[in-house]
Amino acid sequence: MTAPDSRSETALAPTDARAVLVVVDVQNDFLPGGSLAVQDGHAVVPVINRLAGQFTHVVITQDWHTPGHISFASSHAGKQPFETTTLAYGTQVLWPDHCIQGSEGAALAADLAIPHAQLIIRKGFHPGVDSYSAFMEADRTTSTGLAAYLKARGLSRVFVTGLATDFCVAWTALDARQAGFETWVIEDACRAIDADGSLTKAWSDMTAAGVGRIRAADLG
Ligand code: VGL
Ligand code: ZN
Repeated sequence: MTAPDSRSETALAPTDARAVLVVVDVQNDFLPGGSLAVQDGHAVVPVINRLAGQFTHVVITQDWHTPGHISFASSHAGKQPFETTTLAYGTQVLWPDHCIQGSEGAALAADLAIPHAQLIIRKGFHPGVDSYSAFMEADRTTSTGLAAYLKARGLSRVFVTGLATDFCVAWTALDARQAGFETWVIEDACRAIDADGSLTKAWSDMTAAGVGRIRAADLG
């Protein structure tokens, strides 16, 4: 007997009752022209739209910051975007102002077409705590409630897509593993910020944690 192949069609069927597609932060501010644009970010939209059509269960995340949020460089005198600072919960990368609650920049991409998405989970809404992950905020103790939601619904196989690979996608995938979910990242449905080697580190952390790395074509 050989070990079950995690890439077999059965393992990766999007129609599996346990499978959920998580679409991370496909919002205007992360797209070309946005305040924290991810290079080629818009390329994920058609890939995600096509994938979403294969899944029964889809959850969308939305970065949703207060004005003057602690993760903004503009909230720290003398700091520029992409510098870091030390907060009570650890090192924080400082970002341009982005995804402010109710703003056009925080809106989901207009051409994201997932009418059957079942939940939109917002994160980063506590003024003093960032949240890259859709599961746990950056203080590593405040839960967003997503793990309990998925468990309550019997959704145990998590497929992660969206923006950005090396921040919100990676943290979401790592926390999904930590919470006991089978987890895959669909790499051609993601794009990265890639600041200071962050993309290489994200993939090595994800691989070490048992996150599967697949492409959209691997889903049967
Ligand atoms: C993100 C930086 C700041 C992301 C969100 O969606 O990856 N990155 N806020
Ligand atoms: Zn953010």
